Amino acid sequence: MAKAIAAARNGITHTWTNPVVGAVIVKNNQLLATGYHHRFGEMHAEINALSHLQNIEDARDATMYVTLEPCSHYGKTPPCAKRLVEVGIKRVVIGQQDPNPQVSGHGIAILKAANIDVTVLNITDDLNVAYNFFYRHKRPLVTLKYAMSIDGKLNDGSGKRTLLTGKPAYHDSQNLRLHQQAILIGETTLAVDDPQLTVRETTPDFPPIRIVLVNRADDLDFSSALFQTTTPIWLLTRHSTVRQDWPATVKVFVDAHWKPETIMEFLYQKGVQSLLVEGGAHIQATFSAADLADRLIVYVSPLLLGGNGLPAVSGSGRTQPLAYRVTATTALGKDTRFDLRRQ
Ligand code: AOF
Ligand code: ZN
Repeated sequence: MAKAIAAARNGITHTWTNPVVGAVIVKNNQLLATGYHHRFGEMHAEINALSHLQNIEDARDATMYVTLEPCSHYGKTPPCAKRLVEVGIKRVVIGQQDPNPQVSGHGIAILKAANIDVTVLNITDDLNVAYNFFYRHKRPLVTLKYAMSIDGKLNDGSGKRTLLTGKPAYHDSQNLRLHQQAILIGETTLAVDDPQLTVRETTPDFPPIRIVLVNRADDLDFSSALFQTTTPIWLLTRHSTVRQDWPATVKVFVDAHWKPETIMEFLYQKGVQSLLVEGGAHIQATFSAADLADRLIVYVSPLLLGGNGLPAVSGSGRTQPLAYRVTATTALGKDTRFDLRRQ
């Protein structure tokens, strides 16, 4: 299974919205073939592993270790579970049951009905954290990311962007985007920071969708950096738009009551499994007030802003404190990154 997990990892960032999956085929204590799901829409891991056998006859009476329950449905490819039956696999060891309701339990049922010996280990959930979360909770996994001063401020209160973190933290925060299916900011952040919200150091197969929550989309300035790049932009706006000249990258979604809960429902319907919320203070406060900040990534700069600085999470009430668990602390030059998970 460790080899199947290692193979699965090769697919990371290439398979969205599918999971990463790895598989190995073993017979007489010998590793005969390894495979993984390379890219969205391509062969599943099990079929990829079978394709690496010298002879398909070698599959007869062999054991397959696969990180996810073999599929049972006709999607972009035919069902893997049926193929494993056809080629005579004798035993299947599964890392985790598939949470996708189209498959969940049905793949295992197909194998068992063909008298294949099936074992489910429940040890590979961490390979597809957002994928699992999405199907289990019917909403995307939300990560709140922000940089703050050592006294918890986003800026010095001057209304301008305050440079808080150094280069290593900047590069690190860029790379976070690579693993997210969507990024969300509010219109104040758009105006103050003028961000591109793109992944710049590599070219991802699936650049995250850039979502901006705005009051009136018609008031937006197309000369901002966001509109100069080609990845999709979804504008969630509270007022209908009369504008006709939207760039081709832009889609406008109108709802008078956009709030974290309705955004979650919307993204669930759209199949978005992970969302990175990049601020600002008010958006962060509304997501945490709704207890929708599943994970936090906080870059702390050793700068004390004091005085009129804007608290990192502020502008929306919350009565109960929310407990998080620190999962990692990382030194990034002069700054420190804290990773936290809601308990
Ligand atoms: C994968 N790769 O190796 C396995 C998957 O749209 P399709 O036909 O590619 O099917 C995607 C679903 O198939 C996915 O959500 C999961 O339930 C199942 N298994 N998917 O992309 C794989 N084994
Ligand atoms: Zn499959």
